[in-house]
Amino acid sequence: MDDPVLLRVEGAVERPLALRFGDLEGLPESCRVADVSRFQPKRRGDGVALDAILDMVRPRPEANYLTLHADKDDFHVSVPLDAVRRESVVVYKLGGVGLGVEHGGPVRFLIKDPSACHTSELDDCANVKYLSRLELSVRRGRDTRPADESAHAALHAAEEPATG
Ligand SMILES: Nc1nc2c(c(=O)[nH]1)N[C@H]1C(S)=C(S)[C@@H](COP(=O)(O)O)O[C@H]1N2
Ligand SMILES: [Mo]
Repeated sequence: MDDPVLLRVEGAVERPLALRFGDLEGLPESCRVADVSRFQPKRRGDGVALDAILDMVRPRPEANYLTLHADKDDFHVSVPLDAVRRESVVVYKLGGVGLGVEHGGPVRFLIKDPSACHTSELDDCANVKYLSRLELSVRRGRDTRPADESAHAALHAAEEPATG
């Protein structure tokens, strides 16, 4: 059966990984996060704690940053690893099947309690849709989040149902 790679984890890690739906499904119950609409009413899906994925790849001690890459639309966010590692969910399914693109799938990153959009490092803008790679690094990586309000408004105008 075809089980494509959904998410690559690379950079400053002991064990780079390419994760498929089946790999994520194999993670233990203790790291599952069911129904993200419980903490973000507009978002949908089930996932696993980011920490569970990091435990598998084992970040090197010098890894300070986590960069979230959406290669599909060339959107990238880089945040301090310590700030996100216990706060985040990798969402990858809904109703037992893969998360649809209309929900930011196949994989969407979700910070459980982000600040209001565009107010801090861990803002709603860091909730990367179409997540394809997690990259750990010593220094801050690529970040294409809108830098000011007008860039932000322009990005949202270009996205389909404009929210956030
Ligand atoms: N791949 C990708 N992810 C993205 C964006 C984007 O343009 N591309 N926009 C970000 C911004 S600026 C915001 S505020 C939120 C909006 O999420 P929503 O569409 O679920 O409301 O998605 C974030 N994730
Ligand atoms: Mo945003």
